[in-house]
Amino acid sequence: MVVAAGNRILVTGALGQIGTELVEALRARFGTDTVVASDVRDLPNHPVVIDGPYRHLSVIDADAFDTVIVEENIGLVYHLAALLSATAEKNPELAERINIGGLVTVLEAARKHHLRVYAPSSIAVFGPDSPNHAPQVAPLNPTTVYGRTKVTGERLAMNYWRQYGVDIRGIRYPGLISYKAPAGGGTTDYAVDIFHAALKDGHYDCFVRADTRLPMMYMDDAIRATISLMDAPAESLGESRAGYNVAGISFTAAELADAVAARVPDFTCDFKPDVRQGYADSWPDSIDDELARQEWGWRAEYDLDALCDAMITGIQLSSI
Ligand code: AKB
Repeated sequence: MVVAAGNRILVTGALGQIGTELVEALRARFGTDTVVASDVRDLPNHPVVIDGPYRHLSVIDADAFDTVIVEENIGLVYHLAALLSATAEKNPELAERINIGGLVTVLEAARKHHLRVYAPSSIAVFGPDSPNHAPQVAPLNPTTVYGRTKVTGERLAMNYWRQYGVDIRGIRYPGLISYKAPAGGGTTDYAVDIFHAALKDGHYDCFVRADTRLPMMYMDDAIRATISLMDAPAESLGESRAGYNVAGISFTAAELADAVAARVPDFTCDFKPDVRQGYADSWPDSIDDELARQEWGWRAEYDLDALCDAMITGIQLSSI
């Protein structure tokens, strides 16, 4: 039976780094009651839990997911629940269950209940054979478990779009930098941790080499990109709708440490690469986002200076 889509929004993984800020932005735009946050975690004092509707929900429990869709009158799902690269590498089976199995739960519910879906991909879909400046259309041969789950996710999404007309969209997020909620389990987390360590300890031991260059983005740009893509008319989106490249800023770990040192007197940084260096080395340095610019008008606003200023001010103000 096909049930007509509701008019509320569900965010999975709402207590995570992206979810915390996406819920805040969606509630500011559509009203607190319209946006139901959900997560497998129970954090009683988290701002997302305190401020509005919250459902404790595991995305691998398809029956529970279906129940929430119906009970909460959901028409649009932002599906953010996932394991990131470093955690996925340590727990490959769990990563497949959550990143692929969880997406199947959402896609099946979307087919049944006529939901619209946002499901993010990642720059981790690219592997060592991709050009350093990664084009939209390239061979996708990632060497990380996480990257492989994201390639599968993009393909599943396109199948549901082609076969069942599920309106699903996604962005290949670069490393995301923000201060409102902790980053967790990713390779690009050093670009967040460095700010907290600089302001707390005046020193950071960075787990990638100084010359490691990766695509990154400030969270405000990522939230704007996410909402703009979901606002775009369906007819403007083509064959890359499940995984648009979006570029923000590309910098090396040393360039970031220098930019932090220019703002935090006496800050020092040592570079002590660990296993995550290998994941970083398998990803491109920068991203070609021409198609996202053409099809839905994407353009990043934050450069490295604006990002560093926003991070430092944000952390300082939130610790007062
Ligand atoms: C990670 O480092 O795993 C993520 C990503 C690049 O998707 N930030």
